[in-house]
Amino acid sequence: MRILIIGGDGYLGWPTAMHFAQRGHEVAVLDNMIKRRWESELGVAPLWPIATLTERAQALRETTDREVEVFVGDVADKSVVRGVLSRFLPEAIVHYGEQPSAPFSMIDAEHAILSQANNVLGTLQLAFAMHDIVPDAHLIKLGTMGEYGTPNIDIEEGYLEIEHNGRRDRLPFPKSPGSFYHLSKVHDSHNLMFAAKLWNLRITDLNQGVVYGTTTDETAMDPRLATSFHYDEYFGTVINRFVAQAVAGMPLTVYGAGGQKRGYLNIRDTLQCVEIAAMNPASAGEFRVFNQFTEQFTIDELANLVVEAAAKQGIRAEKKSIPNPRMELENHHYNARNSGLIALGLQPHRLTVDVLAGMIAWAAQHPERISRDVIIPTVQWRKQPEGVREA
Ligand code: USQ
Repeated sequence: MRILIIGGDGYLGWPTAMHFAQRGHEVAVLDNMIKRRWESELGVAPLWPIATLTERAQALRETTDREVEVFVGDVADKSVVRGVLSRFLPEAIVHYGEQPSAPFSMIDAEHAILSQANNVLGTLQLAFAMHDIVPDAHLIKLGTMGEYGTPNIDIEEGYLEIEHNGRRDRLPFPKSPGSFYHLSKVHDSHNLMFAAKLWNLRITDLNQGVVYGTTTDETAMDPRLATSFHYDEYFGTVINRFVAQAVAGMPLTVYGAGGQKRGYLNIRDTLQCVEIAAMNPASAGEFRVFNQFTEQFTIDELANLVVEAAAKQGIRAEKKSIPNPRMELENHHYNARNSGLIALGLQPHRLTVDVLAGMIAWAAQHPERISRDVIIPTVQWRKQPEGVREA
């Protein structure tokens, strides 16, 4: 299959590109490297230094003889996206090319607007280009479990059967996201659901939970093939942050009461899920939704597991509740369905103390690279309006 990975320089995009290349697919990546610029503007960096995308493609060729074609450009740029689709003619497109961080989107007006413009308009540009150039290709779009928020009912996969005033329908599951980033994914879902219907496109929306992990089979082949591991307040997801905090000898930053429950998955399972979606395409005109996570945990449960794993590595870690910078429920019902991908063959990698101990050992190779200055959250969801603060 010819597979285009948009956002192919990222934490998930690069391992996905290698995963498909290793399985004999023809793979191209498109990325504008904007995340590297945001990182340098915010003063954060991955724990392990990451080679450029071109260097990584070269390293993959040397290590495996597999090719990944690199296109540099912005998916939101009409001529770029149309040029890449016309030249590569993908049969499947995996779209990770979005601003991925909730805290980044909550910094201020500029970052909220940038997140939504980048994410929503890039995806819309892609949908129009697919309609004109590759209308039969399958779009696999990364969404987020955060689109649903934490309703006081079980979360279904994308749709809800409801009865109202004696009539029944299957409607999109209500959305109640908790950041301007998560809202951008809701807006994408609505645009794509409409585009699938309007133009008969094949679209799968993968509502992904919180990803953790350092390594995949392909990143482990050569240090130059590593993917970016973040632990900072913007781009570090919670388990990766706790691992780095344990190694740095800092308390694990539990936000508020720690009862926040979410769906989680290992980075290896992200690759498995995307592959399953690609091998089982949506039908023409279908907007298919899968909830992409394997296990559910509260923050407090995660902190306890990391403390236990650190002890196995001879590190005394402790958890500490700090004031929650976000606006979210800290004790709530959470029970989300995730049977779609399992039914298609997903074999989950479970989060165990041994898996966490392995991550801690990996991060502990470079403890000196962990910057203690980027760990404590500074972005506050609810802050004084500008001007009021001045007065
Ligand atoms: N949290 C802590 N301590 C920390 C960091 C986070 O208690 O040091 C808590 C947060 O308050 C939140 C939970 O951990 O309740 C998850 O936070 P996160 O930063 O790991 O994840 P989130 O902001 O939700 O976003 C991440 C990815 C995003 C993806 C999303 C999936 O950055 O791209 O869409 O996970 S989901 O959470 O299911 O929406």
